[in-house]
Amino acid sequence: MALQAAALVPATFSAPKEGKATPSFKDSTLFGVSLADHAKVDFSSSALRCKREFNQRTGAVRAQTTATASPAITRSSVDGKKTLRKGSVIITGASSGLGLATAKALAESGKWHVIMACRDFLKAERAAKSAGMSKENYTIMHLDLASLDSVRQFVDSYKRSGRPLDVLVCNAAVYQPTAKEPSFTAEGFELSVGTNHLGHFLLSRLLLDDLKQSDYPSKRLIIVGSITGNTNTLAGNVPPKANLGDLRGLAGGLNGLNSSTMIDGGDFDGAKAYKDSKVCNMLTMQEFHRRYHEETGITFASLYPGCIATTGLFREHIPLFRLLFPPFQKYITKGFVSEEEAGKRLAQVVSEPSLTKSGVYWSWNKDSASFENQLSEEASNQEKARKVWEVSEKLVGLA
Ligand code: LMG
Ligand code: NDP
Ligand code: PMR
Repeated sequence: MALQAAALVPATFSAPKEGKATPSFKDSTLFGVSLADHAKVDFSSSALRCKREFNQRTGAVRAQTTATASPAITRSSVDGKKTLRKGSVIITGASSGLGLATAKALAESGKWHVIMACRDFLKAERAAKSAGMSKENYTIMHLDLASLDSVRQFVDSYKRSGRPLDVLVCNAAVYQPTAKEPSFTAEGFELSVGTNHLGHFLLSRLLLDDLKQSDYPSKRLIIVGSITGNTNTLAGNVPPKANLGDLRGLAGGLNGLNSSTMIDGGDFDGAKAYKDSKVCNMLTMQEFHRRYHEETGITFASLYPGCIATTGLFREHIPLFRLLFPPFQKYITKGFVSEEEAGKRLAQVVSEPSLTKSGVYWSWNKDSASFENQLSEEASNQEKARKVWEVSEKLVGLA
């Protein structure tokens, strides 16, 4: 892939250190999207340092070629018609389930270039191929949300690529319903909250400026939430229930040494930790909305895409659960939704002109029509949202 990228880059292009737009190239549409779209960059393994450096160089070169891309809307000199460039959307955890289905839906629309931000490069490449996505519609970049270093590295690489950022989708998650003992991220945070919330929190904060700078007509930050974090629903009342308490565990760093591994300070429970992480996701979206919507025009949204009972999310559940859960959701709760349908729903939140309202938690009814759903008391508590934000920014080193 790196070779492919290098081969496509004309030798006369020199690589600037910071690959941001060079003004003299800005209005040219000669090379623009097509070159960039063919160039794939793999930043996957820290062990493969040489390879990475090489790729980073090609990334930088690519940056300059990408910088030739025209503004979001251009007027054709031939017929005067306005055209919109392809949008650039980053989707975390696009190697399976909802993320992959969304990547596929957006790629197939022809309107989007999807950056699949994944922890397993080869898995993502295979997934994209077997989903039938064509190469010019996606780029895979390495991102391990369970490491804040990796998040920072991803952001640096993305910024260097010079590609605009129009939409960021925080989709990746882990769920450990059967774990007896906690596991931890690179920085020592309990894994579910560390990955699902803190990794995404840092990622979104660091990429906010890029979203701000986008000239795309509608720029969005989307964080995937869930019904099971909302205790105003039946599903949210299946034990163990989400509850962030007074955040004493989060404030202590969730490390199990001088603090609890659970946000509320209780004993470790993997299912609860996941649900708590989803509450944090939904609170974060609202806090972003309150702090930045007016100033930036960015749409901040969250969603419950339906119960996608067949995804990898349940990989750690017992086999009997994995067997019975899909028919239970299909025939009893009727909350079941296929990966394909859920992907279309999230793709709507990325792309539909009608879904630009900010601060909304989207859901879909039985006819698959979207509506603004109500969050639980805790998941819409402004004071808690502010506290989660403030504690989280300390933990990830932003404050
Ligand atoms: C825990 O178990 C696991 O221990 C944990 O590992 C993790 O997975 C966690 O939430 C995830 O769940 C929960 C466990 C116990 O639930 C079960 O899985 C047991 C299943 C028991 C089967 C019950 C019969 C159901 C019908 C049979 C269908 C066969 C197919 C089954 C497929 C299995 C898939 C689930 O949970 C309980 O304690 C059971 C009690 C359920 C609580 C329901 C709560 C109702 C509360 C109502 C309050 C409503 C207020 C809100 C109003 C909203 C209005 C919309
Ligand atoms: P999957 O397990 O299929 O997808 C999760 C993705 O997250 C995978 O691609 C996985 O990568 C990735 N991921 C996990 N850990 C990391 C990490 N450390 N760094 C980078 N990527 C990581 O599950 P779903 O598609 O079901 O889940 C997607 C989202 O949907 C989640 O946010 C989940 O909470 C939400 N959701 C799911 C529901 C459902 O019913 N399934 C219902 C409501 C919400 P890899 O492929 O390498 O494992
Ligand atoms: Mg739940 C009434 C509808 C409903 C819906 C929409 C879901 C969604 N669930 C519902 C009901 C029930 N579930 C009932 C009545 C039970 C008790 C039998 C039940 C149980 C259950 C379990 C054990 N459900 C689960 C689990 C899980 O392990 C999943 C979970 O909580 O992951 C955190 C789960 C889910 N149920 C859902 C959804 C969407 C999940 C998946 C995970 C998620 O929220 O992301």
